[in-house]
Amino acid sequence: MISIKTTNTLYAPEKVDVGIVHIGLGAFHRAHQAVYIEKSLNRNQGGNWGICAVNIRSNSQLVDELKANGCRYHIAEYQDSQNVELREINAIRDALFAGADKEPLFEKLVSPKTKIVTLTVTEKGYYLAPADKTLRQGDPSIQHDIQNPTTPKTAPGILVEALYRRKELNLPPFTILSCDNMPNNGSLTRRAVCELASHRSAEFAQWIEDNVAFPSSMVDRIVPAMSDASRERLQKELNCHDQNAVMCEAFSQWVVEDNFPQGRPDWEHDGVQMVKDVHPFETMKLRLLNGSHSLLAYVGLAAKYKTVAQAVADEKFASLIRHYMSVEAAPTLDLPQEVQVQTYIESLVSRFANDSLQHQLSQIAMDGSQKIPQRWLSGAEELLANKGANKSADKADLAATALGVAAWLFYVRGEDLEGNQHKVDDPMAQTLKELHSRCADLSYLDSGSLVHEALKLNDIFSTKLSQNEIFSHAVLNAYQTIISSGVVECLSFNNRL
Ligand code: CS2
Repeated sequence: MISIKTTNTLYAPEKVDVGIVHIGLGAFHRAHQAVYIEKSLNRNQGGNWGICAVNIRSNSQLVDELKANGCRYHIAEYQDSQNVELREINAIRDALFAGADKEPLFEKLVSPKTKIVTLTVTEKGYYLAPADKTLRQGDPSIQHDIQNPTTPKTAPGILVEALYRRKELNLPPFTILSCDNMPNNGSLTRRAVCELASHRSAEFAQWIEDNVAFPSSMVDRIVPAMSDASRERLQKELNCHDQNAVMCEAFSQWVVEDNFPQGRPDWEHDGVQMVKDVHPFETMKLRLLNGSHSLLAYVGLAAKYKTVAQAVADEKFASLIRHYMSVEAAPTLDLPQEVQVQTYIESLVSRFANDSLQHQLSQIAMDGSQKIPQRWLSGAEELLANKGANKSADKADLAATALGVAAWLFYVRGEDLEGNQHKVDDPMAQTLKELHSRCADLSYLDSGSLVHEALKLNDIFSTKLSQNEIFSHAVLNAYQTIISSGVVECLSFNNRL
């Protein structure tokens, strides 16, 4: 028998005012930040920190459906397949689709009541080059926003215009809180916004530098994209007939840099860790959790697994990620004091094993070019630098990272060994496809050229890393093995720990 605990809203939603505008209304926002706000509203029996959640590119349907239900929805938190908490959420007080017409969004952003703007626009939504994190000025959408600053398309462009209007109106700026999986996500958001603002004037960009707070945050909760199958399951298992319900794991973590000049919810009482420096938490989570996720995705898909839980149930894969985390990633981390790394690693392995989530590897495999630099490559570079400096140390062991890069390169060719094709969803998909086509007639013995060319993509790989022989040989070996014998041949991590 499945055990279901239900938690209902304890405040009067219609009396809650909007203090937060959120850009990027997807499953993650509904199951993470909105839940923390819901807890705070429950505890305070209401207040002024309701959310107006906005989509700026796609998914107007979700906005319409949410609005049709008064923005009320549920989340189902699965501890495991037998223990679930079903939570009613009313923290989102308004929803908007700001596609072609952004004026209703600007109205919200310029309201004196708006104190915080939160973002989940994914890595690519910041328009920063993945490797060196500078604004991609040449991107057509950024070009559009430079030329049409009052009718922007991108999230950075919208923030710039909203801040401009607030400045003109003599209103204090809102605080901008990025909730995306990037290291120093606050500073990176500041960089994207200020670089774009400098096209209006250097003075305005400086005003933003001086007056706008961009706290960083580390967000963590596994929230698979919803599908018809998962909605059906919620109906059958929990009798939850809510089209907008979201399913997620029970675990949740939010570590936020405490820098909110215009005020913030008192969410430290609801489990949010308010800290001075988020960096150690961010790098730990990005390199261990997200790094393992991406490894499972590319290596697992090559081995024909479909979900995270299926892949880690295979001992070879559990050993692969344990090796990656303990030997290749952990030594690069400056860990938060309270964290025992082995305990953290084991907790990740058991979270991945939660088979009630049906977390699709193909979902994690999306946008690899934007993800792998911070998940794998910055750590690999640090590991190589440290081992290089200490002459007595063994050669850096980067076998799992190199296998990940090789499996990613294999994945982005869009075709498995049997010739079955899959879609590669990535802003660099075209470049990666062209790379593979150029090298298509090479036999596996010549795949050196392919790997060599791939590592020269300096949007992704730093020169330091691509020129490192230990690294490039390891990637080449793994790639050749995948092509000649299949990915399973590369999985001998059992005795490497
Ligand atoms: C995943 C993340 O899709 C992905 O790339 O690695 O969404 C992951 O599930 C979350 O960051 C967990 O907090």
